[in-house]
Amino acid sequence: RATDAARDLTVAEVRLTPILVADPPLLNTQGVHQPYTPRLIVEVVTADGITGLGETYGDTKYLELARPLAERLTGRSVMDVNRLFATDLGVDESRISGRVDAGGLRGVQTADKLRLSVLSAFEVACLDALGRALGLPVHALLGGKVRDSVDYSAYLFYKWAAHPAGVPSEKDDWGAALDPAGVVEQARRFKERHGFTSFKLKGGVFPPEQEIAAVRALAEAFPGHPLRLDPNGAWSVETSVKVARELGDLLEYLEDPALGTPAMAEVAARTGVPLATNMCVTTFAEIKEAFAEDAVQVVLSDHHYWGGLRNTQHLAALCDAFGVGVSMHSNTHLGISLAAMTHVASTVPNLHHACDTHYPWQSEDVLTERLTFEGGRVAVSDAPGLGVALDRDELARLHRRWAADDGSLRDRDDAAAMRVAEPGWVTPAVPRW
Ligand code: GKR
Ligand code: MG
Repeated sequence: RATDAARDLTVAEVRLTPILVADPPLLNTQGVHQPYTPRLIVEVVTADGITGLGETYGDTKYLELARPLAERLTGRSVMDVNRLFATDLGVDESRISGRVDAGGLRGVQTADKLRLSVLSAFEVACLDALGRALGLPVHALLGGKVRDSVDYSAYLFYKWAAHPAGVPSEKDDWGAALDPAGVVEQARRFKERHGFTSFKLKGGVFPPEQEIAAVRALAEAFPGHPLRLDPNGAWSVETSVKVARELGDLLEYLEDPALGTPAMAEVAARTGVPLATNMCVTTFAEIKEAFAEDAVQVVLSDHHYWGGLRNTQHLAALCDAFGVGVSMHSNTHLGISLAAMTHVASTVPNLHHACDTHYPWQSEDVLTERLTFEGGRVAVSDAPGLGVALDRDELARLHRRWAADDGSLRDRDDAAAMRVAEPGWVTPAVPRW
Protein backbone atom coordinates (compact mmCIF):
# COMPACT_ATOMS: atom_id res chain seq x y z
CA ARG A 1 0.00 0.00 0.00
CA ALA A 2 2.49 2.51 -1.25
CA THR A 3 -0.02 5.35 -1.27
CA ASP A 4 -0.75 4.87 2.46
CA ALA A 5 2.92 4.83 3.31
CA ALA A 6 3.35 8.06 1.39
CA ARG A 7 0.60 9.82 3.28
CA ASP A 8 1.53 12.85 5.34
CA LEU A 9 0.03 12.22 8.78
CA THR A 10 1.31 15.48 10.25
CA VAL A 11 -1.37 17.36 12.17
CA ALA A 12 -1.93 20.58 10.26
CA GLU A 13 -4.81 21.87 12.35
CA VAL A 14 -6.84 21.02 15.43
CA ARG A 15 -10.35 22.44 15.64
CA LEU A 16 -12.12 22.65 18.99
CA THR A 17 -15.87 23.26 18.94
CA PRO A 18 -17.74 23.60 22.21
CA ILE A 19 -21.46 22.90 21.85
CA LEU A 20 -24.60 22.75 23.95
CA VAL A 21 -26.75 19.66 23.44
CA ALA A 22 -30.40 19.24 24.43
CA ASP A 23 -30.87 17.04 27.47
CA PRO A 24 -34.18 15.94 29.04
CA PRO A 25 -35.04 16.61 32.72
CA LEU A 26 -33.42 13.47 34.16
CA LEU A 27 -33.12 13.32 37.94
CA ASN A 28 -30.06 12.24 39.91
CA THR A 29 -28.56 12.73 43.36
CA GLN A 30 -27.31 16.19 42.42
CA GLY A 31 -30.56 17.57 41.07
CA VAL A 32 -31.76 17.48 37.47
CA HIS A 33 -30.01 17.58 34.13
CA GLN A 34 -29.76 21.05 32.61
CA PRO A 35 -31.89 21.59 29.46
CA TYR A 36 -28.64 21.87 27.49
CA THR A 37 -25.36 20.24 28.41
CA PRO A 38 -21.84 21.16 27.23
CA ARG A 39 -19.74 18.83 25.06
CA LEU A 40 -16.53 19.48 23.16
CA ILE A 41 -15.97 18.20 19.62
CA VAL A 42 -12.32 17.80 18.59
CA GLU A 43 -11.26 17.64 14.94
CA VAL A 44 -7.69 16.71 14.09
CA VAL A 45 -6.84 17.55 10.47
CA THR A 46 -3.77 16.03 8.79
CA ALA A 47 -1.60 17.68 6.15
CA ASP A 48 -3.36 15.43 3.63
CA GLY A 49 -6.71 16.83 4.65
CA ILE A 50 -7.95 13.80 6.58
CA THR A 51 -10.06 14.73 9.60
CA GLY A 52 -10.32 12.62 12.75
CA LEU A 53 -13.08 13.17 15.32
CA GLY A 54 -13.14 13.07 19.11
CA GLU A 55 -15.62 14.10 21.79
CA THR A 56 -15.38 14.83 25.51
CA TYR A 57 -16.82 16.94 28.34
CA GLY A 58 -17.26 20.55 27.29
CA ASP A 59 -17.20 22.48 30.56
CA THR A 60 -14.85 25.47 30.71
CA LYS A 61 -12.12 23.66 32.66
CA TYR A 62 -11.90 21.02 29.88
CA LEU A 63 -11.85 23.68 27.19
CA GLU A 64 -9.06 25.53 28.96
CA LEU A 65 -6.92 22.41 28.85
CA ALA A 66 -7.89 21.46 25.32
CA ARG A 67 -6.58 24.73 23.86
CA PRO A 68 -2.89 24.30 24.84
CA LEU A 69 -3.13 20.63 23.92
CA ALA A 70 -4.38 21.53 20.44
CA GLU A 71 -1.33 23.78 20.00
CA ARG A 72 1.05 21.06 21.18
CA LEU A 73 -0.44 18.48 18.82
CA THR A 74 -0.16 20.68 15.74
CA GLY A 75 2.95 19.77 13.76
CA ARG A 76 3.20 16.26 15.24
CA SER A 77 2.00 13.06 13.64
CA VAL A 78 -1.37 11.50 14.49
CA MET A 79 0.77 8.44 15.35
CA ASP A 80 2.44 10.40 18.16
CA VAL A 81 -0.24 9.67 20.76
CA ASN A 82 2.07 8.11 23.38
CA ARG A 83 4.27 11.21 23.44
CA LEU A 84 1.19 13.40 23.56
CA PHE A 85 0.13 11.62 26.75
CA ALA A 86 3.52 12.39 28.29
CA THR A 87 3.09 16.11 27.56
CA ASP A 88 2.87 18.45 30.52
CA LEU A 89 -0.24 20.50 29.90
CA GLY A 90 0.54 22.93 32.66
CA VAL A 91 -2.53 22.07 34.74
CA ASP A 92 -2.77 24.29 37.79
CA GLU A 93 -3.08 21.59 40.47
CA SER A 94 -4.09 24.00 43.20
CA ARG A 95 -7.08 25.14 41.17
CA ILE A 96 -8.69 21.76 40.80
CA SER A 97 -7.22 19.15 43.12
CA GLY A 98 -9.45 17.90 45.89
CA ARG A 99 -12.59 19.26 44.29
CA VAL A 100 -15.04 16.65 43.17
CA ASP A 101 -16.14 16.37 39.59
CA ALA A 102 -19.78 16.46 38.53
CA GLY A 103 -20.80 16.58 42.16
CA GLY A 104 -18.71 13.48 42.74
CA LEU A 105 -20.60 11.35 40.21
CA ARG A 106 -17.32 10.39 38.60
CA GLY A 107 -15.30 10.18 41.81
CA VAL A 108 -12.80 12.62 43.21
CA GLN A 109 -11.40 15.03 40.68
CA THR A 110 -7.68 15.22 40.24
CA ALA A 111 -5.61 17.26 37.86
CA ASP A 112 -4.57 14.06 36.15
CA LYS A 113 -8.13 12.89 35.63
CA LEU A 114 -9.00 16.21 34.05
CA ARG A 115 -5.95 15.95 31.82
CA LEU A 116 -6.87 12.39 30.80
CA SER A 117 -10.48 13.40 30.06
CA VAL A 118 -9.20 15.94 27.55
CA LEU A 119 -6.45 13.72 26.14
CA SER A 120 -8.99 10.95 25.49
CA ALA A 121 -10.75 13.05 22.85
CA PHE A 122 -7.42 13.79 21.15
CA GLU A 123 -6.44 10.11 21.22
CA VAL A 124 -9.76 9.11 19.65
CA ALA A 125 -9.45 11.83 16.99
CA CYS A 126 -5.89 10.72 16.15
CA LEU A 127 -6.97 7.07 15.89
CA ASP A 128 -9.92 8.08 13.73
CA ALA A 129 -7.63 10.05 11.41
CA LEU A 130 -5.06 7.25 11.29
CA GLY A 131 -7.75 4.67 10.58
CA ARG A 132 -9.17 6.80 7.78
CA ALA A 133 -5.70 7.26 6.31
CA LEU A 134 -4.98 3.54 6.38
CA GLY A 135 -8.47 2.43 5.41
CA LEU A 136 -8.77 0.53 8.71
CA PRO A 137 -11.41 0.68 11.45
CA VAL A 138 -10.35 1.96 14.89
CA HIS A 139 -10.91 -1.48 16.41
CA ALA A 140 -8.24 -2.85 14.05
CA LEU A 141 -5.78 -0.26 15.37
CA LEU A 142 -6.59 -1.55 18.87
CA GLY A 143 -5.79 -5.13 17.95
CA GLY A 144 -9.07 -6.11 16.37
CA LYS A 145 -12.60 -6.80 17.49
CA VAL A 146 -13.54 -9.97 19.33
CA ARG A 147 -17.28 -9.39 18.77
CA ASP A 148 -19.30 -7.91 15.90
CA SER A 149 -21.74 -5.95 18.04
CA VAL A 150 -21.71 -4.43 21.52
CA ASP A 151 -24.51 -4.88 24.01
CA TYR A 152 -25.86 -1.76 25.75
CA SER A 153 -28.34 -1.51 28.61
CA ALA A 154 -31.31 0.85 28.75
CA TYR A 155 -30.45 3.68 31.14
CA LEU A 156 -33.66 4.44 33.04
CA PHE A 157 -34.04 7.71 34.93
CA TYR A 158 -36.65 9.22 37.18
CA LYS A 159 -37.80 12.07 35.02
CA TRP A 160 -40.11 15.04 34.85
CA ALA A 161 -42.41 15.35 31.83
CA ALA A 162 -40.67 18.60 30.90
CA HIS A 163 -38.14 21.13 32.12
CA PRO A 164 -39.66 23.82 34.38
CA ALA A 165 -42.06 26.25 32.67
CA GLY A 166 -40.31 29.26 31.22
CA VAL A 167 -36.94 27.53 30.88
CA PRO A 168 -35.83 27.38 27.23
CA SER A 169 -35.59 23.69 26.35
CA GLU A 170 -36.43 21.09 23.71
CA LYS A 171 -39.53 18.93 24.14
CA ASP A 172 -39.19 15.16 24.45
CA ASP A 173 -41.77 12.42 24.07
CA TRP A 174 -40.66 10.15 26.92
CA GLY A 175 -43.17 11.46 29.45
CA ALA A 176 -42.69 11.56 33.20
CA ALA A 177 -41.33 8.69 35.31
CA LEU A 178 -41.69 9.35 39.02
CA ASP A 179 -42.99 6.06 40.39
CA PRO A 180 -42.69 2.30 39.65
CA ALA A 181 -45.38 2.40 36.95
CA GLY A 182 -43.63 5.33 35.24
CA VAL A 183 -40.28 3.54 35.35
CA VAL A 184 -41.77 0.38 33.85
CA GLU A 185 -43.43 2.41 31.11
CA GLN A 186 -40.12 4.11 30.33
CA ALA A 187 -38.43 0.69 30.17
CA ARG A 188 -41.12 -0.54 27.79
CA ARG A 189 -40.44 2.38 25.45
CA PHE A 190 -36.70 1.72 25.59
CA LYS A 191 -37.33 -1.88 24.64
CA GLU A 192 -39.79 -0.97 21.90
CA ARG A 193 -37.58 1.74 20.40
CA HIS A 194 -34.15 0.13 20.74
CA GLY A 195 -34.66 -3.50 21.76
CA PHE A 196 -32.69 -3.27 25.02
CA THR A 197 -32.74 -6.45 27.05
CA SER A 198 -31.17 -5.17 30.28
CA PHE A 199 -32.05 -2.15 32.38
CA LYS A 200 -30.21 0.17 34.73
CA LEU A 201 -32.15 2.53 36.99
CA LYS A 202 -30.46 5.71 38.16
CA GLY A 203 -31.39 5.89 41.83
CA GLY A 204 -30.52 7.98 44.87
CA VAL A 205 -33.43 10.25 43.97
CA PHE A 206 -36.27 8.89 46.13
CA PRO A 207 -36.14 7.08 49.49
CA PRO A 208 -34.78 3.55 49.01
CA GLU A 209 -38.16 1.84 49.57
CA GLN A 210 -39.54 3.60 46.48
CA GLU A 211 -36.55 2.58 44.38
CA ILE A 212 -36.79 -1.00 45.66
CA ALA A 213 -40.43 -0.98 44.54
CA ALA A 214 -39.39 0.27 41.09
CA VAL A 215 -36.84 -2.52 40.68
CA ARG A 216 -39.39 -5.10 41.81
CA ALA A 217 -41.87 -3.71 39.25
CA LEU A 218 -39.20 -3.97 36.52
CA ALA A 219 -38.43 -7.56 37.51
CA GLU A 220 -42.08 -8.42 37.30
CA ALA A 221 -42.62 -6.69 33.96
CA PHE A 222 -39.41 -8.01 32.36
CA PRO A 223 -38.64 -11.44 33.79
CA GLY A 224 -35.15 -12.68 33.02
CA HIS A 225 -33.83 -9.23 32.04
CA PRO A 226 -30.66 -8.23 33.93
CA LEU A 227 -31.33 -5.26 36.26
CA ARG A 228 -29.06 -2.75 37.98
CA LEU A 229 -29.67 0.05 40.45
CA ASP A 230 -27.25 2.98 40.89
CA PRO A 231 -27.92 5.46 43.74
CA ASN A 232 -24.53 7.18 43.25
CA GLY A 233 -23.39 6.58 46.83
CA ALA A 234 -26.48 8.11 48.44
CA TRP A 235 -26.92 5.35 51.02
CA SER A 236 -25.26 4.50 54.32
CA VAL A 237 -23.64 1.09 54.71
CA GLU A 238 -26.65 -0.11 56.72
CA THR A 239 -29.13 1.04 54.07
CA SER A 240 -26.98 -0.48 51.32
CA VAL A 241 -26.88 -3.82 53.11
CA LYS A 242 -30.64 -3.73 53.64
CA VAL A 243 -31.35 -2.94 49.96
CA ALA A 244 -28.83 -5.53 48.80
CA ARG A 245 -30.53 -8.16 50.94
CA GLU A 246 -33.98 -7.19 49.66
CA LEU A 247 -33.07 -6.99 45.98
CA GLY A 248 -30.12 -9.36 45.89
CA ASP A 249 -31.75 -12.06 43.80
CA LEU A 250 -33.11 -9.58 41.28
CA LEU A 251 -29.93 -7.62 40.54
CA GLU A 252 -27.15 -8.30 38.08
CA TYR A 253 -25.20 -5.84 40.21
CA LEU A 254 -25.70 -2.96 42.59
CA GLU A 255 -23.78 0.13 41.51
CA ASP A 256 -22.12 2.47 44.04
CA PRO A 257 -24.66 1.99 46.85
CA ALA A 258 -22.33 3.68 49.35
CA LEU A 259 -19.57 6.20 48.86
CA GLY A 260 -15.90 5.23 48.93
CA THR A 261 -13.87 2.06 48.99
CA PRO A 262 -14.11 1.27 52.75
CA ALA A 263 -17.91 1.57 52.70
CA MET A 264 -18.19 -0.49 49.51
CA ALA A 265 -15.88 -3.12 51.00
CA GLU A 266 -18.11 -3.42 54.05
CA VAL A 267 -21.26 -3.75 51.94
CA ALA A 268 -19.55 -6.34 49.75
CA ALA A 269 -18.38 -8.34 52.78
CA ARG A 270 -21.85 -8.39 54.31
CA THR A 271 -23.87 -9.26 51.19
CA GLY A 272 -23.41 -11.59 48.27
CA VAL A 273 -24.56 -9.03 45.71
CA PRO A 274 -21.88 -8.00 43.18
CA LEU A 275 -21.03 -4.32 43.50
CA ALA A 276 -20.08 -2.16 40.51
CA THR A 277 -18.48 1.27 40.58
CA ASN A 278 -17.76 4.37 38.62
CA MET A 279 -17.15 6.34 41.79
CA CYS A 280 -14.61 4.64 44.03
CA VAL A 281 -12.39 3.26 41.25
CA THR A 282 -12.01 5.99 38.66
CA THR A 283 -8.21 6.08 38.34
CA PHE A 284 -5.44 3.48 38.15
CA ALA A 285 -4.19 4.69 41.55
CA GLU A 286 -7.44 3.65 43.22
CA ILE A 287 -7.32 0.06 41.98
CA LYS A 288 -4.88 -1.38 44.50
CA GLU A 289 -6.89 -0.65 47.64
CA ALA A 290 -10.27 -1.49 46.10
CA PHE A 291 -9.12 -4.82 44.72
CA ALA A 292 -7.17 -5.74 47.88
CA GLU A 293 -10.28 -5.01 49.96
CA ASP A 294 -12.55 -6.85 47.52
CA ALA A 295 -14.68 -3.70 47.55
CA VAL A 296 -15.93 -4.00 43.96
CA GLN A 297 -16.71 -6.89 41.70
CA VAL A 298 -17.24 -4.87 38.51
CA VAL A 299 -15.37 -1.72 37.42
CA LEU A 300 -17.18 0.55 34.99
CA SER A 301 -14.64 1.89 32.57
CA ASP A 302 -15.14 5.16 30.75
CA HIS A 303 -12.67 6.00 28.03
CA HIS A 304 -13.14 9.72 28.68
CA TYR A 305 -11.75 9.98 32.19
CA TRP A 306 -9.68 6.79 32.13
CA GLY A 307 -7.69 8.46 29.35
CA GLY A 308 -8.72 6.93 26.08
CA LEU A 309 -9.27 3.67 24.29
CA ARG A 310 -5.89 2.10 24.98
CA ASN A 311 -6.12 2.91 28.69
CA THR A 312 -9.55 1.28 28.69
CA GLN A 313 -7.94 -1.88 27.35
CA HIS A 314 -5.27 -1.66 30.08
CA LEU A 315 -7.96 -1.29 32.73
CA ALA A 316 -9.83 -4.31 31.37
CA ALA A 317 -6.64 -6.38 31.42
CA LEU A 318 -5.98 -5.41 35.05
CA CYS A 319 -9.55 -6.30 36.02
CA ASP A 320 -9.14 -9.63 34.29
CA ALA A 321 -5.90 -10.36 36.14
CA PHE A 322 -7.64 -9.77 39.48
CA GLY A 323 -10.85 -11.62 38.63
CA VAL A 324 -12.87 -8.39 38.67
CA GLY A 325 -15.55 -7.85 36.03
CA VAL A 326 -15.64 -4.89 33.67
CA SER A 327 -18.45 -2.89 32.13
CA MET A 328 -18.84 0.66 30.87
CA HIS A 329 -20.04 3.89 32.48
CA SER A 330 -21.53 6.75 30.51
CA ASN A 331 -22.49 10.35 30.91
CA THR A 332 -24.50 12.54 28.52
CA HIS A 333 -22.74 12.03 25.18
CA LEU A 334 -23.18 12.06 21.42
CA GLY A 335 -22.45 9.62 18.61
CA ILE A 336 -18.71 10.22 18.30
CA SER A 337 -18.32 8.99 21.88
CA LEU A 338 -20.72 6.10 21.28
CA ALA A 339 -18.71 5.04 18.23
CA ALA A 340 -15.47 5.19 20.26
CA MET A 341 -17.09 3.25 23.13
CA THR A 342 -18.29 0.61 20.67
CA HIS A 343 -14.90 0.20 18.99
CA VAL A 344 -13.03 -0.28 22.25
CA ALA A 345 -15.75 -2.46 23.80
CA SER A 346 -15.54 -4.71 20.75
CA THR A 347 -11.86 -5.41 21.55
CA VAL A 348 -12.25 -6.30 25.25
CA PRO A 349 -12.46 -10.08 25.66
CA ASN A 350 -13.59 -9.96 29.32
CA LEU A 351 -16.59 -7.66 28.78
CA HIS A 352 -19.53 -9.70 30.01
CA HIS A 353 -22.02 -6.98 30.99
CA ALA A 354 -24.01 -4.63 28.76
CA CYS A 355 -22.45 -1.15 28.64
CA ASP A 356 -24.21 2.00 29.86
CA THR A 357 -25.11 4.72 27.39
CA HIS A 358 -27.08 7.96 27.62
CA TYR A 359 -27.29 8.19 23.80
CA PRO A 360 -31.01 7.37 23.42
CA TRP A 361 -31.77 10.41 25.59
CA GLN A 362 -29.99 12.71 23.14
CA SER A 363 -32.35 13.84 20.38
CA GLU A 364 -29.56 15.86 18.74
CA ASP A 365 -26.24 14.74 17.30
CA VAL A 366 -23.42 16.13 15.20
CA LEU A 367 -23.35 13.10 12.89
CA THR A 368 -24.86 12.90 9.42
CA GLU A 369 -26.30 9.53 10.44
CA ARG A 370 -27.15 8.55 14.01
CA LEU A 371 -25.89 5.26 15.39
CA THR A 372 -28.70 2.79 15.99
CA PHE A 373 -29.41 0.00 18.46
CA GLU A 374 -30.80 -3.29 17.16
CA GLY A 375 -31.86 -5.59 19.97
CA GLY A 376 -30.01 -3.20 22.31
CA ARG A 377 -26.78 -3.72 20.37
CA VAL A 378 -24.64 -1.42 18.25
CA ALA A 379 -22.96 -3.09 15.29
CA VAL A 380 -19.18 -2.63 15.23
CA SER A 381 -18.28 -0.63 12.14
CA ASP A 382 -15.59 -1.95 9.79
CA ALA A 383 -15.48 1.32 7.87
CA PRO A 384 -12.25 3.33 8.12
CA GLY A 385 -11.70 5.14 11.43
CA LEU A 386 -14.67 5.41 13.77
CA GLY A 387 -17.00 4.99 10.79
CA VAL A 388 -18.99 8.16 11.48
CA ALA A 389 -19.30 11.45 9.57
CA LEU A 390 -19.66 14.97 10.92
CA ASP A 391 -22.73 17.05 10.10
CA ARG A 392 -21.12 20.47 9.91
CA ASP A 393 -24.40 22.39 9.82
CA GLU A 394 -25.57 20.71 12.99
CA LEU A 395 -22.19 21.24 14.66
CA ALA A 396 -22.40 24.94 13.77
CA ARG A 397 -25.98 25.19 15.07
CA LEU A 398 -25.11 23.61 18.42
CA HIS A 399 -22.03 25.80 18.66
CA ARG A 400 -24.12 28.92 18.04
CA ARG A 401 -26.28 27.82 20.96
CA TRP A 402 -23.13 27.60 23.12
CA ALA A 403 -21.87 30.99 21.89
CA ALA A 404 -25.22 32.63 22.64
CA ASP A 405 -25.33 31.25 26.19
CA ASP A 406 -24.70 33.81 28.92
CA GLY A 407 -22.42 31.33 30.67
CA SER A 408 -25.08 29.77 32.86
CA LEU A 409 -25.12 26.46 30.97
CA ARG A 410 -21.48 26.20 29.93
CA ASP A 411 -20.47 24.47 33.16
CA ARG A 412 -22.84 21.66 33.94
CA ASP A 413 -24.54 22.15 37.28
CA ASP A 414 -27.49 19.83 37.99
CA ALA A 415 -28.07 21.41 41.41
CA ALA A 416 -28.47 24.87 39.84
CA ALA A 417 -30.91 23.39 37.29
CA MET A 418 -32.91 21.94 40.20
CA ARG A 419 -33.06 25.31 41.97
CA VAL A 420 -35.15 26.67 39.10
CA ALA A 421 -37.94 24.32 40.17
CA GLU A 422 -37.06 24.14 43.86
CA PRO A 423 -35.50 27.39 45.08
CA GLY A 424 -33.17 26.69 47.98
CA TRP A 425 -32.26 23.20 46.72
CA VAL A 426 -28.76 22.11 47.66
CA THR A 427 -27.34 18.74 46.75
CA PRO A 428 -28.08 16.57 49.78
CA ALA A 429 -25.13 15.48 51.91
CA VAL A 430 -24.32 11.77 51.71
CA PRO A 431 -25.27 9.36 53.00
CA ARG A 432 -28.73 10.80 52.47
CA TRP A 433 -30.52 7.62 53.55
O1 GKR B 1 -26.53 11.39 33.88
O2 GKR B 1 -27.28 11.92 35.83
C1 GKR B 1 -26.58 11.23 35.10
C2 GKR B 1 -25.80 10.09 35.65
O3 GKR B 1 -25.87 10.00 37.03
C3 GKR B 1 -24.39 10.21 35.17
O4 GKR B 1 -23.75 11.29 35.77
C4 GKR B 1 -23.61 8.95 35.27
O5 GKR B 1 -24.24 7.96 34.61
O6 GKR B 1 -21.93 9.12 36.79
C5 GKR B 1 -23.19 8.59 36.63
C6 GKR B 1 -23.21 7.14 37.06
O7 GKR B 1 -23.48 6.17 36.36
O8 GKR B 1 -22.95 6.97 38.20
MG1 MG C 1 -22.79 4.92 38.27
